This record gives sequence, structure tokens and C-alpha cells, in this order.
Amino acid sequence: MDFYFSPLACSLATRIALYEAGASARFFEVDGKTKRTLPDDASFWEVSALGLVPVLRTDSGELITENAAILQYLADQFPLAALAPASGMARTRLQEWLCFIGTELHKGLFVPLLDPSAPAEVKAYTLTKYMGRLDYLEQRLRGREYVLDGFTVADAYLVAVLNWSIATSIKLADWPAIAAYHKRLHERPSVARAFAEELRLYQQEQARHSRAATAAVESQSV
Ligand SMILES: N[C@@H](CCC(=O)N[C@@H](CS)C(=O)NCC(=O)O)C(=O)O
Repeated sequence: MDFYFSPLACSLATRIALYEAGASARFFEVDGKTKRTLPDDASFWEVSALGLVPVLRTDSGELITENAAILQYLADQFPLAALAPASGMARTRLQEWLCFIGTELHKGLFVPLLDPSAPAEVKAYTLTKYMGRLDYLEQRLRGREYVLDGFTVADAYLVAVLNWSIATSIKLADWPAIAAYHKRLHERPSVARAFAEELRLYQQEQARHSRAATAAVESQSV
């Protein structure tokens, strides 16, 4: 499998799922600004028409996009890792939570708050409209270790999204069950490993961008 990701993006969930499953994959880092991939320096547009991570290329060459689809594909490929209920209402509940995380939290709440180009009015509207989603999540997590009965790919996705709160005005400490869940998940070996690796890659990416910006300024001043 080939896995396309950007450091600390939502694709972190797929990395966590791969580690949980003990699955091997070739990792391709997508630079969010240049849309070039590392280490092969190719155009990510050739892989994803939307330019969005995650993307998974299966061993038979199928390209899969969308967190919910990729995560369930991996769970089904590696059933011994028990990353998703196999079928029935339990599977429906997993899909329910994957959709909630993807639409209400990832896109609804966090994307506008993280977007430096979003006007202040948009951020204010987002907080008014979507903050309540965290109250709903708080209720769900009270007295529970995971979103469902055991660790699933929904937890992998949720921890990846909650990580972003640090770059927003959202303080997880205001939701004690969510804060405790987030801390607990980070103690899980797959999450701790994935996060530490991507934090390092994120810092390298930031340094690359700042070197490129400096070089661009210098080339204009000569
Ligand atoms: N609906 C997609 C959304 C994926 C997505 O938003 N990916 C972000 C990273 S978290 C991305 O690649 N953003 C790059 C961009 O917007 O150019 C999914 O669930 O996979």
C-alpha cells in the first residue's frame, strides 16, 4: 500500500490505524503548500484531483480517498486488530461517529477556526454554531474509555482532530471528559508513536517553508 499524508493533518488517523494493525505501507509526505510529495518529489495532483490527504493506494492499485472510507477499508483488511465492528448496528454506530467527526468537528468546527484566511466573522459564527458539538461529545465520553465499546478507527480520527484545538481558541480543559479522553489516547502506543513522528515532520515542514520564504525575499532584493 501507498499512503499519502501531511504532518499532523487528519491523515494522522490513517497512520494510527496502520500502526494498530501492524500493517506495512510506503509513506509519501505531501507538502501542503507546494503539493509535492516526499521523498519522490512528484505532483500530488496526479494522485488526488482535490489535493487532499489522506489517500491510500491499495496493493491492487485502487486509490481510496476520504477518511471514513480509508479507515474502514483498513479495519476490514486487518480484522485481527479489531478496529471496527464487522457488521450490523455496531458497524452503523461506527459510521455514525465517523460522519460526526468528519462533518461536525473536522469540517464544521475546526477547518474555519484553523484557516488563517477565514474572516473573524466566520470564526465567530463557527464558534456560535458548532461549539455545542463539543458538549455533545462530552456527554458521549463521560464514563467511557472510547467512542464505542473498544478502540476503533473512530478514536484514531477523533484524536487527530482534537489535536488541532491547540492552534485555536478552543480549550479542551473546558470539557473534562474530552480532555481526559484526549490525554488517555495520547498514552496509547500507536497514537504516541504516530504523533511524535508527525510532530517532527511538521517541524521540518515549517522550517522548509520558512527557508523558502526567506529565499524568495532575498531573491527579490538582489
Ligand atoms: N473529506 C476529506 C477531507 C480531507 C481534508 O480536508 N484533508 C485536509 C487535511 S486535514 C487537506 O488535505 N487539506 C489540504 C488543502 O485543503 O489543500 C476526508 O475526510 O478525507
